[in-house]
Amino acid sequence: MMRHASAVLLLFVYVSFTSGFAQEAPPKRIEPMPMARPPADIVITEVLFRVPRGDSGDANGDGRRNATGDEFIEIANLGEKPVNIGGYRLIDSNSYAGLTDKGKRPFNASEIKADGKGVSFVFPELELAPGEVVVLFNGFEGLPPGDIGTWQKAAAPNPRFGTARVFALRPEDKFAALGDKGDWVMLITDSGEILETVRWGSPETQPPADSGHTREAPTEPAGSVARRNRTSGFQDHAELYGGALFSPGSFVPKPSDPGTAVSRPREQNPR
Ligand SMILES: [Ca+2]
Ligand SMILES: [Ca+2]
Repeated sequence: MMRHASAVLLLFVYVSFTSGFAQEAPPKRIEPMPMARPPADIVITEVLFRVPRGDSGDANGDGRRNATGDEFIEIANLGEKPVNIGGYRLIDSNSYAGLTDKGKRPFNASEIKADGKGVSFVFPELELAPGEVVVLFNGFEGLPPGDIGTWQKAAAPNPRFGTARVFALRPEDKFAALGDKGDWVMLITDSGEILETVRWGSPETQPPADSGHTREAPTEPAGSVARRNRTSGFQDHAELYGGALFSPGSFVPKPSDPGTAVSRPREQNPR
């Protein structure tokens, strides 16, 4: 009789416990759907991080190939209204690591300087009309021909580079360069908003969690990497533009190819 009573008690405890557990389970949290960020107006359109060997690598047109000096980053206004890029910044992973003590403190975009110590640049006041292009050359040991802007003053349109506004980093040493095997470049607005990051290979330092639109680029292009249009990913410039290794200062958009839009969310691209 006692054994029967214990069994009933145990069953009662078990049922109360499990039903109690079910009742106390926290309600399922309903996470808000993440808002899809609209594509930015000012975007990175081309990056030369792996300067081709020989004379064909003279991207900045100073008459000689330099593995650091001929590197460049091209940006353009692909929106429909003018944008003043004064205070916009471009950095690479090494500069970012320096700004955060290799990730030990939060990233503060206002600390980015154009001091020639790394791939890090702040643009001066400059209104970019829709379709207008800007090229930031590295410029180590040799500057491009024509009027070249600095962080203090924009240059006039440069006819040697498709009438783009041309700037140069003018670094102090050859190691202020983009990594061939892995690196990224990031475009940040004057208010510190990260618009876009273009990444290739296996960089030692990863970009911050919110790095804007993140585009992956091929690691061993023949020349530069370039995008098709405002929303597309990056691919080998030579494949995209009939074998041309690079085109600093000119950007000719092409229709989207779903196979190359690597950073576009699938649901937005049903084909
Ligand atoms: Ca050169
Ligand atoms: Ca170009």
